[in-house]
Amino acid sequence: MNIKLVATTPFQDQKPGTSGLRKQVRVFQQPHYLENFVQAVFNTQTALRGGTLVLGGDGRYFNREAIQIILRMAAAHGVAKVIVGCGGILSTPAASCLIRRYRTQGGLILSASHNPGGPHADFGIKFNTPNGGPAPEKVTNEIHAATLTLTEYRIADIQHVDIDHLGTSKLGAMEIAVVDPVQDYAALMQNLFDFDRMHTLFNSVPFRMRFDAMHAVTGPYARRILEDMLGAPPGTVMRAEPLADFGGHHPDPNLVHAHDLVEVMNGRNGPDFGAASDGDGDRNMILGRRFFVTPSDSLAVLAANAHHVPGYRGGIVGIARSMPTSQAADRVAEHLGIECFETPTGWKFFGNLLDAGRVTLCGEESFGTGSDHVREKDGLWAVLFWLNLLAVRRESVESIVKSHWRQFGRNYYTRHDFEEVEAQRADTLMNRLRDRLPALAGKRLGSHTVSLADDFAYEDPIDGSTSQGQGIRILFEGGSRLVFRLSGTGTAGATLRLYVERYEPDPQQHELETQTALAPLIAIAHDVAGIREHTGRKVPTVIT
Ligand code: VG1
Ligand code: CO
Repeated sequence: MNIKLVATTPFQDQKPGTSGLRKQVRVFQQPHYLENFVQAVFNTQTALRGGTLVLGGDGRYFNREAIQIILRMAAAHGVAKVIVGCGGILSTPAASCLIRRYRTQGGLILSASHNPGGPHADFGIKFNTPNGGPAPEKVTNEIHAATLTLTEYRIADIQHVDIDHLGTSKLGAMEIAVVDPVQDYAALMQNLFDFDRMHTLFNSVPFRMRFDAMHAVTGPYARRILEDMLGAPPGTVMRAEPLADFGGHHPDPNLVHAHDLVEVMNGRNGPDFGAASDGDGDRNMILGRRFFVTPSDSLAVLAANAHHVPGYRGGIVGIARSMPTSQAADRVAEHLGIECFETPTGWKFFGNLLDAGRVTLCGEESFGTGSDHVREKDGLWAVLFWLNLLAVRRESVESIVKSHWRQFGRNYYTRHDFEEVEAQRADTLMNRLRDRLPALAGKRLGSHTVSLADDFAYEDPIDGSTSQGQGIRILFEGGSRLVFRLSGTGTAGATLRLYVERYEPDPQQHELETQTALAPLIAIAHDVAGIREHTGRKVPTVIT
């Protein structure tokens, strides 16, 4: 096998964001762009030499080309073995499962997650460490630093590698194992959940479910697990074929982009349970008949009901949520007498807590829920957790959530996104707001009194590392909150995210429409941050 050394020069924009390096496809298609980033991974992750790498992606446009390049570079760097999903397919949680199960030295996951795909849309790449989780900031900073000093990369001079047939082959000294992307993941799910009971549920009339795979990676997973193993009728999984452009839609499981599913659930005689997942399979949306479960509530409900599910029967040790996620889970943790952690946005911040055995369940308001079974958030896992609960409690989704509110109180919650704002204007908004923070404490805004206003900083309780500037929060007496932060996953302009929360203990007040219930706080947010003045926008692009 001939190894080429190719001369290159650094790109200045290869700093990973909230979850890996995400850019428009045409950026990745520039000569040497992907190769440079991968070279930086091999330069810094030296255990990969002689080690094993997991490789796969969500099937979006450029996935196959990227896999060929990475295989050739892995061979040139003395990687002993690459485990690659057949057809180049691996959901993000399935990749995490493989890294852990086969104790590999890490993995490369190719995805831009919920961002659209296709020649004019987005691509992404991220390195996961041997614990199966997204690389922590220390590692992504090292990789980024390495991209800035590259002069050459190494690549094997060979043609095409077949990744479409199961089995092992050799590329020089390197072994390539093409594996069934679903098998190990499905086996892990079988260990955690009561498949017999869920099977019985599907065979009981009148239970019906609809899962929207959004033409993204979870189609094959959901078909195998829900339809083949659990006996849900064929057609339960909609939009099941992974497509390179996700059928032209955003593979983002929210009320806007999964509107076909929402319509089915809201229609006459709709199914009992609805769910959707995102591009790379790590997000989930949970719906009942004419009922939306906020991701923050979902985390709280799962935590409160974990003892119903075999994998968590012994109890959960702690819960972690990202800072903007509602405080609903905190009340459950308090009730259970377990620890609750508040981390910055991004799953990488949960890794240390999970590894140290301090938490069992984690969640983010952005449709992310997961546990210590892998080190990524896991869409289908959350769906199976809910299904297991429904099979045990034999109540509707709505009744489970509403009885949760009666017990713990309701955290009204919404997120408003202002997408593709001019980056400089968004920065100005954040800077001005940050300047005002010291003067806000104790002040009355509308009918609310500010109890704390700061720019969230986090000190990791396990390794002591610190992360600054993780979102501006304004806390009010009584538990209401406003949070402002800029997205770290977008590829065009800036996205301002406004998160609004209000705690309502009174069951008589639990039936309000969310936007109405939060209107006074939303008005305060616009006022205090000058959203219209700085962004030129009066209304958000997406409301969830
Ligand atoms: C968003 C979400 C964050 C999530 C991240 C990756 O990040 O807010 O909670 O962890 O996406 O999710 P940001 O920086 O744009 O707010 V995924 O499913 O896109 O990997
Ligand atoms: Co995702």
